[in-house]
Amino acid sequence: MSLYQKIRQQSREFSQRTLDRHLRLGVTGLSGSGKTAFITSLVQQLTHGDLPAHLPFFAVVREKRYLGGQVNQQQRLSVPRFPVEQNLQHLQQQPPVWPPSTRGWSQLSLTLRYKAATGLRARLQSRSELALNIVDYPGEWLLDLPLLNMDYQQWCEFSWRLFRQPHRQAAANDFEQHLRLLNLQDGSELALQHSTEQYKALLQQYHDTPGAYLNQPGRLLVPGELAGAPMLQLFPLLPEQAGEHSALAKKLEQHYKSYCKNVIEPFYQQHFARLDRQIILVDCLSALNHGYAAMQELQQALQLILKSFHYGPSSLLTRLFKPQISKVLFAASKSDHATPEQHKALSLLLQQLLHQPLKLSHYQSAITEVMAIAAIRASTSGYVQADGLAQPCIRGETLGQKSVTYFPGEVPATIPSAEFFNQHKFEFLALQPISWAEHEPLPHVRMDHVLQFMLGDKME
Ligand SMILES: Nc1nc2c(ncn2[C@@H]2O[C@H](COP(=O)(O)OP(=O)(O)O)[C@@H](O)[C@H]2O)c(=O)[nH]1
Ligand SMILES: [Mg+2]
Repeated sequence: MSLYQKIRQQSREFSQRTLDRHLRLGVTGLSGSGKTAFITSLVQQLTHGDLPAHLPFFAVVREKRYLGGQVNQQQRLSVPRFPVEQNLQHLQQQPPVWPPSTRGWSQLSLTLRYKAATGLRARLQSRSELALNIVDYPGEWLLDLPLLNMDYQQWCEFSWRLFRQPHRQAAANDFEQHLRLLNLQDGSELALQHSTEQYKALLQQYHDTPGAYLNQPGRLLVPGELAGAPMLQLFPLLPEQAGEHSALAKKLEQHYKSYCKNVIEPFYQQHFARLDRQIILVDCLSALNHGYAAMQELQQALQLILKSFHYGPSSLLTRLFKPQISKVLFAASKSDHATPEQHKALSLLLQQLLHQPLKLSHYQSAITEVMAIAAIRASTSGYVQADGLAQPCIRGETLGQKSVTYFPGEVPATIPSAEFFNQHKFEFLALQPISWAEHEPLPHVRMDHVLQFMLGDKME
């Protein structure tokens, strides 16, 4: 893009922001939490699902003031575009499948048109517009943000504390042994690469272990455009090794700094530093499936990530010069894996999981809400008769394409103790998407509440 085009685009965005007609929505969540499905659903609901019966809680639609949404032409052809059409195609296949997992970042911008309900705008304009910007990225990269608050030595200490947890210890033994035998004076390319490969294998093993969420650095798992870059030669030495000023430790420290400066900081500046509103998606049900350690690590990962964002009320000045997130929605995703009467407990569980960050004072200045949602509902709910009683159940198709009707179990409203997990196994099954034809509204749970919370006040 030429400098002229760049300035034009920036000034357009600036004037839209000045007029308060532009929103950057941050979709935040660990890998597998449902970001891609959420964005796909959000775009589909806003472009094709605007029927009052389908989005009853979204006021602008319910009041028949919504005139439609449109995906904008990408201004910069070099910027990866969020593949919404391809994702919808996956859902239309027979049998339908979920969109593939995300390997790089992409973005999409939408223009939403509506009739203002009140105020000067309602009197002067027959239609108003709101621009919405959304970015998708691999969740693995999100866990890099906490690295900005640590130096290399601290990262090594952090990593080895984590690897010594009972559920991670066994897998780390070989890598620990490998490190103990290293010649710390050898900071050569070959030595670095060899140890990085060993660490990458460990990281991949953790990544494939359900409930091991905190895997850093994210680019070793999903390198994106950085495959082969020297700063990706990075691994945590044992804390006592990192403290020595050896050739290897110095080299790793350099790579760590360069990774923070050249990868994480620009990623943060580009995609997270200027968010207006944020949805944080958390897959609590699969963490319950994977037990106590998984719940603990999920909580730790969320707390670390949320420290990276700035929250506060939005005023014209802060919107323009010191953007802060003014509204945050905590959403327990994939709530369609549980029966509807369990959703209340699910949102209480999420609230408890986030107890610490919610208590932080910088957080309280934003408007927050917690709810259980399903961006793309994959089950139908109903009742079966059991012992003369109507028992709630859901019906869906397992990933092995078996039709099932069942009660998935109760969702605990608080984080269960380790002892409880020893005696009780949760089993919230993953499901295939429901068959869906193009231009039909995409089935969901509470996406209308999400839209109302995120956009409702901007479309009054
Ligand atoms: N039942 C159900 N499953 C979902 C939903 N959203 C995501 N999933 C499942 O979770 C997986 C990961 O979702 P995805 O959006 O790719 O997560 P991301 O890594 O955060 O982008 C999908 O492949 C689906 O199996 C939902 O609303 N309902
Ligand atoms: Mg994704």
